[in-house]
Amino acid sequence: KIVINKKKEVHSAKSRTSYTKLEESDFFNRECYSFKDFLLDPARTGIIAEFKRKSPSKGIINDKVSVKTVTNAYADAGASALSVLTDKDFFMGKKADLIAARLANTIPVLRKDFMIDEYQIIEAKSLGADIILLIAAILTPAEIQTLASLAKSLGLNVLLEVHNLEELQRSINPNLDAIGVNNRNLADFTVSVETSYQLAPHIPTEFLKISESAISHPETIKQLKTAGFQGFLIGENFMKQEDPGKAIRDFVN
Ligand code: IGP
Repeated sequence: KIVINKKKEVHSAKSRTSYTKLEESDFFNRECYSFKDFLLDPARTGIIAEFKRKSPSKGIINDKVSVKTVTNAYADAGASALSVLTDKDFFMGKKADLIAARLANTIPVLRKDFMIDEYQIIEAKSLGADIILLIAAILTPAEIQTLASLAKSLGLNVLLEVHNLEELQRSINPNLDAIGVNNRNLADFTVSVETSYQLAPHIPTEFLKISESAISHPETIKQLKTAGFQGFLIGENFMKQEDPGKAIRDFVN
């Protein structure tokens, strides 16, 4: 079970000067790509392809490949967006990975991390992210509202992750762009794509529908599309291969 122990105080105590530093980044004033435009582009696949070296459920998945090589291959294969882990403790990610993915690609990049306060949102923009993730299981509805509206004010796209109907219903608000149903239960790591089929009819049509985790067959994407999903977040299935670029090409062809 993932215990989020990043103390809010760590970030909240950051001084005004550290915020100013973030705003001085070259990326801070760039215009973000539209998540929606790329997901719905018929020339693309709807796949949000993830760069993930390690996970709490699987341990090391792949620590031999470079962010640039893998994300370029994902984008060339028709990924609609990239997902890059910046969490160090559970996923061996780093902020430099996000910057590297940004510099090497011209499609939206999702900062995949446990976002709990304003500092991380501003930081996401300064690292070149286009999309941020808010996880309903670890945030109150008021926190989601505040963080989402800050993200929107910076031009970022917001993806809310839910795992059950109760999380969905309590967390939904107009500042969100996309709702991601995580097929993995973060409490015990069990996975079931059924979770997506069950929640799909409860997601209001104004939000993009994304299915996250445990997708390993092209056939599953076909079925998820029939159920109304427009985005498919895939990590391990590609990263566990020696050549994740070849893995996504084989998957989409
Ligand atoms: C990708 P998978 O099973 O294809 O590797 O899953 C992605 O959905 C997963 O990494 C994920 C995640 C998260 C990671 C979904 N929600 C929240 C960290 C935090």
